[in-house]
Amino acid sequence: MRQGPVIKPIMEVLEGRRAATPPVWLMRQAGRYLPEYRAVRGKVETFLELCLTPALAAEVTLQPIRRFSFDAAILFSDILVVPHALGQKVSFETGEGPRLDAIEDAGGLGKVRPCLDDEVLEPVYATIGRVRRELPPDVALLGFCGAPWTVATYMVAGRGTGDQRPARLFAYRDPSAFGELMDILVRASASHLVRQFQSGADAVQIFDSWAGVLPSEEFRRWCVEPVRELVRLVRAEVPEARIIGFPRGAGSALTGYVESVPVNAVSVDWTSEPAFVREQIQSRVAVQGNLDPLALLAGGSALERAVDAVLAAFAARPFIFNLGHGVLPETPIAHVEQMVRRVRRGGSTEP
Ligand code: 1CP
Repeated sequence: MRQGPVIKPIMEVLEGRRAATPPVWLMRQAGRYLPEYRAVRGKVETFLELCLTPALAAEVTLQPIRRFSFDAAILFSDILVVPHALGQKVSFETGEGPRLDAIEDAGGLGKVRPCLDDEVLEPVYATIGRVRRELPPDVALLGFCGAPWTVATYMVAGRGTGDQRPARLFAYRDPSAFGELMDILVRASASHLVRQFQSGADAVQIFDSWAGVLPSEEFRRWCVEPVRELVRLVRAEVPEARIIGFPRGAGSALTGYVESVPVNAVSVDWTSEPAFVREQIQSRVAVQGNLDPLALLAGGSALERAVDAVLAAFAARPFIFNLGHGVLPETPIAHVEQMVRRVRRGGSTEP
């Protein structure tokens, strides 16, 4: 029998300690590249129904843990359940992505409530409880939300966009109305994360997937400040909350992000310069990342080299191995297995 409390390697790293072998999980580790996911997806009509049916959402959350023994499970849900629970119309069109009833200007703010309808998100919290009960004790359970800016880009455009133009224009033309939407999102996201912690999440990740399109003043105003306030509100309720920030594409603005937002780790994308991240970011907080999802798709020696390069760059300090963004649906399962093996034996340096 095991003695003493079971240590979760990811939590060690989020507390600022280096793990002997870097813990590993992947963004979008549940999804279409897994046949067992596609089987469960086929049981329901809509993607939102999958997210809001605890037995099914818990099952797909656990699938990648059973298959790959990752060090973390990430709640199966979506960042757009927040606008859904704010009363905005949200749907997911197969093969086309999300569709929302766009909030084009100040007049559109009437389409959302000032606060979350908690009942709508009860199934998400129930999913966390179910996963918690089935997860091996050394595997961390991660909750998440989208950062206010990234969620706002979808709420304003009504869909995914390449350059987030509608939200950027709204923010320039009417910063005060856009600020109102952001304030609603900060409070709603804080409440959503607090409930996830209370339901059994060990840590959470804040996805700012579209942080990289903003000039530095707007980055400070619409990414850094709202996420700082979000973190403050969460820690007011859950003082020890462990939080990973992911301001994707922030580049050298990452320095300002970690100086202002007291996250426990920063997830970095694959375009980040390793020496810069090591010296400016990993000297302050743990780092997570940053394998190119295309290297994982490519496999073979390109994948081995890419894994080794990530380990060589970051594994000497507190570090969580991950991709620089999500798993691509065409990714072969054998490549994920190859990647996990290589990370766990420390790259090419050990037999
Ligand atoms: O059936 C399908 O094809 C649905 C595809 C899908 C999946 C598997 C969507 C629609 N969302 C998800 C799950 C999801 N989304 C998770 C689950 C946990 C995991 O395994 O990682 C998470 C964490 C997200 C977060 C999310 N949703 C983000 C942030 C991360 C990122 O990828 O940048 C974003 C931007 C979304 C919006 C969204 N939801 C779905 C799609 C296809 C998109 C992107 C739309 C676009 O911009 O084109």
